[in-house]
Amino acid sequence: MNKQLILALSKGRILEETLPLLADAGIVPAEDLGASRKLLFDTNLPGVKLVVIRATDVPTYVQLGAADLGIAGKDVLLEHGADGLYEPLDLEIAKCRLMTAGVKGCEPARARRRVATKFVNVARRYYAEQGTQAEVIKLYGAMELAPLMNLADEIVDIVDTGNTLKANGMEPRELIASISTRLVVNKASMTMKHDMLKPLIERLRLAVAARRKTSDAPA
Ligand code: PRT
Ligand code: MG
Repeated sequence: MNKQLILALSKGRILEETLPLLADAGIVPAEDLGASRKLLFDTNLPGVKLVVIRATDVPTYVQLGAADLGIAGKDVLLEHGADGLYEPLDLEIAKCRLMTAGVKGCEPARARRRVATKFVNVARRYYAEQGTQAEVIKLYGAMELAPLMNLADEIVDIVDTGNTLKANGMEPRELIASISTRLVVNKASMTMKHDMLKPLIERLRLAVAARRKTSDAPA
C-alpha cells in the first residue's frame, strides 16, 4: 500500500529549534523551507512530507487527521485541549514557563481579578482550581501592556528569562506549567500507519536522548 506520513511543524521560534532536531534524527526537507512560499515539502524520507503552519493550528490538523503527526508547544496543546491526540515524546526544545505575572510590588487585591491572556482556557482552568474568581480577557499579543494600561490586574503568559516582564515593570508570580515542545500523533494514524510511524518516532526519540546525553556530559 502506498502510504504517506504528514508531519505538521509549528512556524516561528519552535521551527528554528525543530529543524536541527529533525536533522539529528535524519529527517531533512528536500528544499530550503525559507526559500519559497510553499507550505508543503517533501523530505529525504520516501513518503514523509512536512507542512509548516501556525503553531496554534498544529493540534487541529493532527486531531482531525489532516496531518498524522505534529510538533507543538505544550502551552498550545494545553490551550487547545488536544483531545484525540497521543503525545508520545517530549522533544525538550523551546523550553519556557507558563506563569501568572503582575506589576512589581503590587498585590492582586481585587476580589474578582481581571486577567489578560491569549491562553484563556488555561487561565480559566487555573484560577478555578485555585478557587480565585477571575474575569479572563482574551488578547492576541503584548500581554505585558495590559496591567500598565489598567486593562487587567494580572496576566498569564510565557516567561523564559523574565526580561520582558522586568522591562515592563512586572514580575512573575505563580507557575502554571513548565513548557517544552512535544510530538503529537493522530490516534487513528497511530493504529493505521503504525509501521511507518513507529520508526519515525524512534528516530526522534534517539535524537532527543543523544542531545540529553551531550548536555549532561561533564564539561
Ligand atoms: O506569532 P504567533 O502569535 O503565532 O505566536 P508566537 O509569537 O507566540 O509564536 P513564537 O514563534 O514566538 O513561538 C511560540 C512558542 O515557543 C510557544 O508556544 C512556546 O511553546 C515556545 N516559547 C519558548 C516561547 C518562548 N520560549 C518565549 N520566550 N514563546 C514565547 N516567548 C515570548 C513570551 O511570550 C514573552 O513575550 O518571549 C517573551 C518572554 O521571554 P523572556 O525571555 O523575556 O522571559
Ligand atoms: Mg510571533
